[in-house]
Amino acid sequence: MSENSGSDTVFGKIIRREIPADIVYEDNLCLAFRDVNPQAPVHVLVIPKEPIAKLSDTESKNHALLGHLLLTVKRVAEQLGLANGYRVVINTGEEGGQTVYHLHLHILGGRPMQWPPG
Ligand code: DGP
Repeated sequence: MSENSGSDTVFGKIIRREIPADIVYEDNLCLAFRDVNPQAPVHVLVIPKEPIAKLSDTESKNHALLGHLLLTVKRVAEQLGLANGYRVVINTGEEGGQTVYHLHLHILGGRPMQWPPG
């Protein structure tokens, strides 16, 4: 499957409840669920329901959705008690380390973060 094919991914299956996930937030535009391979005590993915493959595929018509995703990050971080801070990551494309080609924002928290990332 090409990374640009727009074909279905495991996240599409989670949106359609075809495979289970620990969902922590949902609205008409997006879904947030815990990462299956957590890299921090709190590791949640926020995804749009629209199957956009990656950040670099977005266009100006997506600006409201992108703003909504960031506001959802803030909301979910508050919901999960990340009052001391957290990191938001969008891996994009092959060199960005993206493995699932459905746009997603990682929320990582519950421990101090290091910089620079690997
Ligand atoms: P990225 O490397 O940015 O494309 O991150 C993809 C993340 O998706 C990775 O941290 C593991 C997570 N992931 C992959 N498959 C599943 C799944 O089936 N369920 C859940 N909850 N997370 C998944």
